[in-house]
Amino acid sequence: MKLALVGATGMVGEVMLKVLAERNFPIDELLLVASERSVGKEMTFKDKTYKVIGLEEAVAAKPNIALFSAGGSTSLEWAPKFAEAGTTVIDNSSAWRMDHDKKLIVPEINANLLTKSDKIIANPNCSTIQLVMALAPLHKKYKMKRVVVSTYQSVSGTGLKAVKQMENEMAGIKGEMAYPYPIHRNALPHCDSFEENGYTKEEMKLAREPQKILDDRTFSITATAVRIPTAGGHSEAVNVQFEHDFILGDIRKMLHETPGVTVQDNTDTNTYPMPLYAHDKDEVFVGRIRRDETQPNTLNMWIVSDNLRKGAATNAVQIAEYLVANSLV
Ligand code: A2P
Ligand code: 11C
Repeated sequence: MKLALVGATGMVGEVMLKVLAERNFPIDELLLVASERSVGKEMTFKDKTYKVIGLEEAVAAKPNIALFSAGGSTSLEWAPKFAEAGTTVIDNSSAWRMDHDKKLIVPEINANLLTKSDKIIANPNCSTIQLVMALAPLHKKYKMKRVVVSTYQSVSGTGLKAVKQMENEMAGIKGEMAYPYPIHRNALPHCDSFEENGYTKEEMKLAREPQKILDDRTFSITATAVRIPTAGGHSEAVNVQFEHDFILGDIRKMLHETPGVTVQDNTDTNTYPMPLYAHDKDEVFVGRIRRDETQPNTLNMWIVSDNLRKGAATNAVQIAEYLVANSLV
């Protein structure tokens, strides 16, 4: 197995390396790839030192799999070149997610769609992944009609510049701004850029990506995405209306039995998911599960996950594991 990691020097790249090591992903040859700025830089993986290489050299090496997390424009330009060379690309950017010919995969839900001819596979947006992980089993049984989701997203979702902005503000240092306003002691109803319809790109990803992953356009999702001053971990308040009625205990049991989902829900002991405690974990945590008493067949819940792990790196590595386990690369 020859594996390339494109964007190895980035925030998600770093977590991908950690996840690959933790899960003991089988690698015979590892190529760490970044922009020309980083070529020659030394990085370590499992106590071995590697020199960062550029994209041309990486394509020429014909890796079996390339994990991409280097931004949308790098993916648009370079993923097809890797695919052409026979490499299977697993892309963490938004570049290919809504492309009709590309599959958008959350392994627990739809990895069974993958075939040998899928050369560019899209990894969904972080806030989408944690949402569909909890919705998928419930949708199967009760059929969703409408979802209203409000997100509370950490600064790590924006990238290093935003993490730095928050740290500077906390230390009272003036520095570069990733956001149009301070983030420390604030909440910005603004994740990514605004579209013509008044929603942000992040909100539209939440509306569209789950329909593709669940292969069903009969339900609708409306979202408000908010950036809050947490370092890592995204949280979501979710209201779901189903076609069919449910028993709350069954919902808890189904979520409890869903691989990758952990229920933390006991108001007697103040047990509920929180981003601080989801840090560095691969699970999607669900709690505050309760009936919406104002609507028939409607549920409220709270979903938290580490956006850099299951929301990005872990999901991508799980796709790679599936490809290997099923001899698709
Ligand atoms: P580099 O460190 O050389 O700039 P983040 O999302 O944390 O900013 O990380 C982005 C990742 O994508 C980094 O590894 C970065 O490399 C890489 N990257 C950005 N632009 C390019 C490019 N044009 N070609 C290859 N890698 C890129
Ligand atoms: C955020 N969800 O928290 C974004 C980060 O489409 O992969 C990831 C953007 C993406 O702002």
